[in-house]
Amino acid sequence: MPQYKLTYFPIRGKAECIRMVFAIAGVEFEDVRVHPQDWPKLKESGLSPSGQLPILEVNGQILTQSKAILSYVAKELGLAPEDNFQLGQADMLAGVISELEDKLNAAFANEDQEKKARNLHLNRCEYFEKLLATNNKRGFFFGEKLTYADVVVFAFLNSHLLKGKAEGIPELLKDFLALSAWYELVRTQPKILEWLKNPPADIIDYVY
Ligand SMILES: N[C@@H](CCC(=O)N[C@@H](CS)C(=O)NCC(=O)O)C(=O)O
Repeated sequence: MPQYKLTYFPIRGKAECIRMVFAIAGVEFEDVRVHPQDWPKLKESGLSPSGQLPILEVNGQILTQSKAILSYVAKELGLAPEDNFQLGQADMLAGVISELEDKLNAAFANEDQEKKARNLHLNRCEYFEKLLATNNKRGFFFGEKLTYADVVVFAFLNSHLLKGKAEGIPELLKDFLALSAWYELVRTQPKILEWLKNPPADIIDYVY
């Protein structure tokens, strides 16, 4: 098993679903959290080839881009779909979340941020609902197997709508029946529930 070292800031943000995939697979990794005041120096050191975090070091080699790291780790640890089309769909969902993260960050810079954020969430929830209805006969995005597609969408919704809380279904999802059932199924997976109930002490809680 390679040595994995994940470096990011002490927030959930773009690393949460990667950390969760390690936890679900029960695989140890070094979870390095860089305090913002230490970041300029580290950035200057050139550790991150793109000048951004997260990065994943695997036996001394470096990967950047959170969603590329996520799919790599999930494939390595058995949490990716086996079918190539479904793999494409899992990356598509990770891409949707990435785009949503960027749009929400932009919306939060504006005055009508809450309304915009709510509309963005609702719009994407409709999309997730439709995809679940098409793909899902037995619960997860791709049938009976939990994959990183479930983890990336769940981590995003849970962090944004419930600030990482372990209990319940977010209010905003209640009109989406398939999505609500899916959320509950993912939330109650033992490793996921354990993860939600034991957040690391040094994670800054108000940042998603
Ligand atoms: N597309 C990249 C974006 C990474 C990114 O925006 N990282 C931010 C933190 S969330 C960062 O490193 N900011 C500090 C900087 O740019 O100096 C990814 O998904 O990994």
